[in-house]
Amino acid sequence: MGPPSLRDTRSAELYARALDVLPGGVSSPVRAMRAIGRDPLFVVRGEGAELVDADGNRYVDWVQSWGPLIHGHAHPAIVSAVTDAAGRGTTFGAPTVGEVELAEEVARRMPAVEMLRMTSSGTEASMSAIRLARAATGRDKLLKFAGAYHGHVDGLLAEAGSGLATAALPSSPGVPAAVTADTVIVPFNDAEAVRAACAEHRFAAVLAEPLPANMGLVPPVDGFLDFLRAQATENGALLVFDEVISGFRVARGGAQEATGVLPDLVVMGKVLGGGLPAAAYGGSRALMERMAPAGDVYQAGTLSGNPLAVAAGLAALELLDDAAYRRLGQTTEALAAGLREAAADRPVQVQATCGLVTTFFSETPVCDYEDAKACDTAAYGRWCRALLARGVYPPPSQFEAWFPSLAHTDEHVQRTVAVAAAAFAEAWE
Ligand code: KE4
Repeated sequence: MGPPSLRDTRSAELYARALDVLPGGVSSPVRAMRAIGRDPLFVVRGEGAELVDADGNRYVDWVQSWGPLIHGHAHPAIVSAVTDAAGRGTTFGAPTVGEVELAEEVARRMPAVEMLRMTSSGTEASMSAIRLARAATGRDKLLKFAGAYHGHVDGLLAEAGSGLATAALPSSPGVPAAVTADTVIVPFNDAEAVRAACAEHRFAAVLAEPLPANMGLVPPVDGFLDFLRAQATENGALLVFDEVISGFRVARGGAQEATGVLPDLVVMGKVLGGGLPAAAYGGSRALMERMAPAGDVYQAGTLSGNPLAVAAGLAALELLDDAAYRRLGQTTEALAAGLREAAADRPVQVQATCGLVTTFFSETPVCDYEDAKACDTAAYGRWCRALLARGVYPPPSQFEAWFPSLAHTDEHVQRTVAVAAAAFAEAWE
């Protein structure tokens, strides 16, 4: 008699069994909910804006799988596109019409992208964009920003070195110091630190999330992205925008369209795959044709351009017309305004842009990673636990964003705001 079917066991039992076979009981760390002081939920079903867990509890889901689900869970058009594709075979390891169509659609949307190469994760895409930037410039050093996340690339799992603009140090065991020695980390929104780093080093790339969302949402101050563009050009470095989160979410063509600042390379993911594993990196034809087999820079992937992920991505992008972005912007603003009202006079900053919101537990606006780290993460954890107890599923970390979707209705926003007010009271009881 084997163990009870996993399909009808509850979260606690599932978690106990998961801990036996999955490190921390999860497939990616943040899902473990340790940052908010509780055990993870096991999800059995998603329906539009809502999730159902193994105990039958229903939640308004503001994580939406960390960004891919701009149309919510199990959108009929995406499900049928994937089902149809699966019936023709799930992977061929050969070119397909879908990947050409998806690349053409991205090139129509993103001003900086003439050509792209698909991968299966944002990490792979970041890693490959960095390799291309190093090949194209003949340089090794990278400039990145504290608090930005571009995937678990060895050279980017780093924290700022002792002096400003000096070699970074590994932030994880297993990352060789030799690898992070080529990475320089400065604070986001700090023009003087960028200027000093560019005076000190000749970079292959200046790598940035144009709308950082991995320290919570920290928008660039006016002119900062233009400044990065100018500094990278003057330094002879490539400007690389990591639009894995912002791409196709904050605007039809991502942050580069919304801000008018054009990078040399773009990293994409999440929405691009419509909820299935797909990511990409792209840029000018001249740069991208350095990639094998057109050029001499190697990168490969068994499931790159996977037909199911491409079908989901095409279906997702097809639904993202101007009306969709207007509605996503309205939903985002209604959520942000409602959370501000619910917080009343408590030390909370709600920072928002189309498709992204973060509620920082801070007395003052959050402009960089130091500000974000100073937040009251214990209060944030109490707030999240109270939200979950009332059927609202927030990102289980202060250093993430809420991901409004086109499946969230006014009723979902109103329900969330009402619950948030009660949860704020509980967080400061
Ligand atoms: P993946 O390798 O997880 O597909 O993508 C890495 C990545 C790259 N760039 C940006 C801007 C990203 O936000 C990410 C991944 N985002 C996190 C959440 N902030 C994924 C969630 C997780 O790690 O479980």
